[in-house]
Parts: sequence; C-alpha cells; structure tokens
Amino acid sequence: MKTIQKLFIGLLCLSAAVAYADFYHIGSVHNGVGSISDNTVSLGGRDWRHISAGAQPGGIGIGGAGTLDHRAGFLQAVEVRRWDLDTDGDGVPDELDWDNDGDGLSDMDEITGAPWGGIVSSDPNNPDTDDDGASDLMEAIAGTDPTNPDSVFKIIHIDSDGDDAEVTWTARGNHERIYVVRAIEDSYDGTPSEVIWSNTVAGGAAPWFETTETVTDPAGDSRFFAVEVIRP
Ligand SMILES: [Ca+2]
Ligand SMILES: [Ca+2]
Ligand SMILES: [Ca+2]
Ligand SMILES: [Ca+2]
Repeated sequence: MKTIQKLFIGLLCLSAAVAYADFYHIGSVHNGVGSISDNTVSLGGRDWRHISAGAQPGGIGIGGAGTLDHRAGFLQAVEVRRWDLDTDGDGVPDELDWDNDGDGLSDMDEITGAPWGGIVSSDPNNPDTDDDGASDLMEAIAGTDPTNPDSVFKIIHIDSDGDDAEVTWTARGNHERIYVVRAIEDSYDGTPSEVIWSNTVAGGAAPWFETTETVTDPAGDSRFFAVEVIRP
C-alpha cells in the first residue's frame, strides 16, 4: 500500500510537470555503459526520460522550447537506473548533485558549455575532459578548449640569454584574460611574490584566440618564474 501511495504522488506531480511542456532527454548521470543516462519510461501514453520536478537540484531536462533547467526527482515513480551512482564520491548521488564530477563547474554549465560561450561542452562526469592535466574549471578560467589536449595554459619555455630571461607561455589573446608573471629568487616552493609584468594579450583568432606571449626579465638569469591567469 505504501508503494502505491508513492507512485500515486509521483504521477500527480508528473501530471503537473506536463505544464512545462514536453520535458525529454535528460541526463547528467551515467547509464553504466559509458553514456549519459537513457532512462525512458512510458507514462500516460508518452515516453519520459529522467523526469523531473522543479525546485530540486540534480538532473537536467530540456524543454520543448529548447531551454535547459535543473529537473530531478520522481525517484519512486520513474526508475533511475543508477540512482546511487556518485562519480566524485562526495556522498551526494549524481542524480541530486549539481556537480557530478566535483571539478567546480556545474553539470548545467558543462552540458551547455556556457563558460566557453557555448562553442564546446565539457563532460559533466569527467573533471578533465581532454585529459591534459588541466581541469575543466581551470580551462574555463584560462579560456582554453576543454576538449583539446593541445589547448592548455602552460609555460612553454624559459630562455636564459646572458643576464636576462625570456618567459614564454600559451595565452588567450583578444585582451580577454589578464596575465601576471611572477619571479622568485632561489626556491621552487612557495608563491613567487615579485610581480615583473601584468597585462592582457592581443592576437589569436576566433573562437579561441590562441597565441603566445613572451616577457623579458632583465634580472632573471637564474630565477624561477610562474605565470598566473585571471578571468576578468
Ligand atoms: Ca562538474
Ligand atoms: Ca567536467
Ligand atoms: Ca583539460
Ligand atoms: Ca584543453
């Protein structure tokens, strides 16, 4: 009797959800074979996937108008095949987790690609989609492509030339990021506190504006350097 009551409540809410008009194709939860969930159920003569209730975090639905929203719930009325899957092991199952993989970007941002202007999407179940060592969040901050391992923020080389040093790194041009070059005298550990240069960078071609920048440090023959990137 208790199960029937739960199912009844779920169906009532599902009827209410019809007002959202044709929610379908959800999924930020793995289905167990490497894809996002494909969790179809027929109710009321139509197929629903991963259906949803408003005001709950977790699953993502796409509405008939093409808008995405967080929709989750109906765990009793609609089978969620991997209801206990917890990709990042934080104790919150993916179905209810706004950030399945714990990389600091929400499932919504990863699926829509909002941090990259919608040009590409990152994997909501993988903290480093292209396995280049930079997390999806780091790539969002640096403005690099989270699906291309060759697109990553890094120091390319430091040339020592007599009494000065040249520091070259991969940058996002078009003046879209601020870079700070720091130096430290004799320790690889710790945060280099001396700022020797800070500015935006021109150049690069849309959409990624990939370029390089080189800064010369006249006092830097044998120093250590770090480059910081800031997303305004
Ligand atoms: Ca994430
Ligand atoms: Ca991710
Ligand atoms: Ca990456
Ligand atoms: Ca990348």
